[in-house]
Amino acid sequence: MQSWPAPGVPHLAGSGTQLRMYDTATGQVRPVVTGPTATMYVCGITPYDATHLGHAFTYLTFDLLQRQWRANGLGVNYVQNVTDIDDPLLERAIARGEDWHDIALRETELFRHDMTALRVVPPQHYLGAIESIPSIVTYIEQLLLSGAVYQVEEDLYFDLTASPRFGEVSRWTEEHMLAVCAERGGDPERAGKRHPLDPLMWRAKRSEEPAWDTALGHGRPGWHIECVAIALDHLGMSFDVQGGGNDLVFPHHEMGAAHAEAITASWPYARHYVHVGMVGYEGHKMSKSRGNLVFVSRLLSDGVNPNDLRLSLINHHYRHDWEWTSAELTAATQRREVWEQAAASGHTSGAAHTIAQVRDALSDDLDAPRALAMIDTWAATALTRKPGPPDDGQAMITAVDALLGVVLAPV
Ligand code: 5CA
Ligand code: ZN
Repeated sequence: MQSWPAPGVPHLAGSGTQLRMYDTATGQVRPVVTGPTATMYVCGITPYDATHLGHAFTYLTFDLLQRQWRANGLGVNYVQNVTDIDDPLLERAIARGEDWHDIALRETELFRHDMTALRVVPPQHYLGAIESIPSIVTYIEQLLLSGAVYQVEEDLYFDLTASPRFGEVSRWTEEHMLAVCAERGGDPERAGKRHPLDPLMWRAKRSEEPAWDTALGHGRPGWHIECVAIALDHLGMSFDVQGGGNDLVFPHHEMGAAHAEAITASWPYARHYVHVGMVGYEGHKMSKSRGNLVFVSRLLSDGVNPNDLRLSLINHHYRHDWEWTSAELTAATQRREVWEQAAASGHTSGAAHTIAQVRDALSDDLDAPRALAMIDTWAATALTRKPGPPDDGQAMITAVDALLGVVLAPV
């Protein structure tokens, strides 16, 4: 599947600090140790509605991470999926009287536009579930042969006892898992399963539902195996970072690791699990199912500067849940204008020192709010100092573009 055009990312001189990130599986901020090419899988959208600010916050977080790797001189192999067939898409299609595939194509295209406008560096591999079905089926056949997959009526389920390390990603108790399983796509009540938590691998065709003709019969894949097949095909086992919002810790990333363990007989699936806090609005998590959404495309068509939208989102630390208000945008616009005046002032104000501090802050579990505050301090100083070498401002413009994806316009 086509991703979206890459923004220019300026080269940054000098090397940064070793990146350290919080890892859900160990509960610690630890170094992200990669080879010369860092590898990352981030769970993509289910395209039944437009990109909202929660999605944007998640993808901007991994954009900052990728920019940090690049600034540190690493190559990046970044993979993202599109869940272009799943229950929510079919439910929306019925509710709206539209074709599910038309919705998926349209909303994926809108997502590409939104990511382009926000200057998000695209993944190298952008894969839909549908185009990945042949690969998914091959993995499921392998698990059938090894006895890790069993049949319930016409459907196929994964036997979690095939993953001895199940539970090590979320570190949740079984009681906690059972409590949220049903509301996040699981079916703990279904009769015939060996364990209530065993996840669906393959759903046989029901009347009216789309299905693909495969060696497993007519049907469609379960959600977790979709991401595992795509990740294993393009990154292999034990890639550097598995990313997504914190609503995916369980069951999605826990089940994904379990599938991958059973397929490869190895561990870990990902070496770091990075989870982003939920953006709320009007008292609840912003979610398509609740409908309390602020869309990126809507804000942009209302004339919001995409740089200000970026700045207003990354002003929150990625690990915190927080609530969107329109005041965020006003503050971001003011901040950007002050930075632009400072960059154009031609005053000597220690840009090199500030840029080093910004890189340190971002390397420290992506502390973007601290990075922004440091640039505020630089800008305040720049606006009160005597004129100096003009390239001080240019150095900051380059760093803000490379590290934060924010373009400061000349004033
Ligand atoms: N297609 C699956 C992942 S394989 C999915 O969760 N799709 S989604 O459209 O519901 O979400 C896309 C991404 O945005 C996921 O990483 C999800 O964790 C994240 N996300 C969803 N809602 C929010 C929110 N309110 N705040 C922050 N991130 C969110
Ligand atoms: Zn996923």
